[in-house]
Amino acid sequence: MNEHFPFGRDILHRFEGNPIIAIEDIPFRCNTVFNGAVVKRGNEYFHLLRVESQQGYSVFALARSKDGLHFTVEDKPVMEPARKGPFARYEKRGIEDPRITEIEGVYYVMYTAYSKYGPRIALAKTEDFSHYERIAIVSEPGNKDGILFPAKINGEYVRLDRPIGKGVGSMWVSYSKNLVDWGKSEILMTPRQGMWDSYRIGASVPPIRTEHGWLEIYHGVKKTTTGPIYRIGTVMLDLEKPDKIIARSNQPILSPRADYERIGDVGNVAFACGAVVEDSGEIKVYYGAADTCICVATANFDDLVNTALNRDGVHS
Ligand code: BMA
Repeated sequence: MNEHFPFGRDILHRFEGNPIIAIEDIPFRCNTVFNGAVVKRGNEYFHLLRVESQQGYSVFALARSKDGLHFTVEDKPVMEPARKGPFARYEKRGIEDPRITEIEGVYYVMYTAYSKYGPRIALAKTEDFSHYERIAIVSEPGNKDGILFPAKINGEYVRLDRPIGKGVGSMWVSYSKNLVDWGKSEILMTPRQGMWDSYRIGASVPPIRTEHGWLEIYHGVKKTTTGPIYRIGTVMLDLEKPDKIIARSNQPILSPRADYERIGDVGNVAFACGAVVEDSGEIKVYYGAADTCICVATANFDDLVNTALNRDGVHS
């Protein structure tokens, strides 16, 4: 084994202390922890975790860190499925997969509200990561992986999402003037036959502005004879026309290979929900592994941009 590449030459490098958050780090009884959103404010990292209860539905808990690698989880969940009001009947089976986007000083959380009617995208906001105010349910059933862009584009809020059209999961773009009413939906990209993202795709991390466009880290799923494999990939979108693709990477940036990605409640899953670009030029990508724990992997941010642009010399 090559000691420098113990898991092969994936573009993201796994932190040797992975997993960074696992069930033993959660101070209350639960089944698993995975798919958490991450924000760095000042010198502190806030990690909104999806924690699945023993009963099977998910809640959100908060973890904090000073270095983005070692997190302390708070004693109680910070957001649980609504028990009364207009959200209650759509969150009966839990709240899942938060993604946090800061727009003009407000932190918005897009998440999946889950009920017997199917998944819907919901929106809440927070100022302190401890208290959450629900804004609206913003999609009909059959939609998940909703993520807000971190800025208005041409005067409108913009989101990515993943409606399950004819059973195929593609990524779409929609627009809103007030964050509540959404429309003008356009197809952005579809699975690619024969490739690592051939079955389903969905947005994973809030888009990151670069000089080349919006870098979007997404997940791609391939079906195999023993089940699906969830990998992490990249695409570059036009800054002014976010439904236009500038480049889409041929290759994933991380594929499940480590035991903690292969073995768990749902094996062969690497599913990112957050990333932080450091002043040093490094990007930390946080991902749920096997729907059972949370990991982090890093890369030089410029390298990742080159990968998205298919300029890193690796041919498919
Ligand atoms: C997706 C989402 C994720 C999950 C993944 C793998 O559809 O529901 O929450 O991590 O499946 O099970």
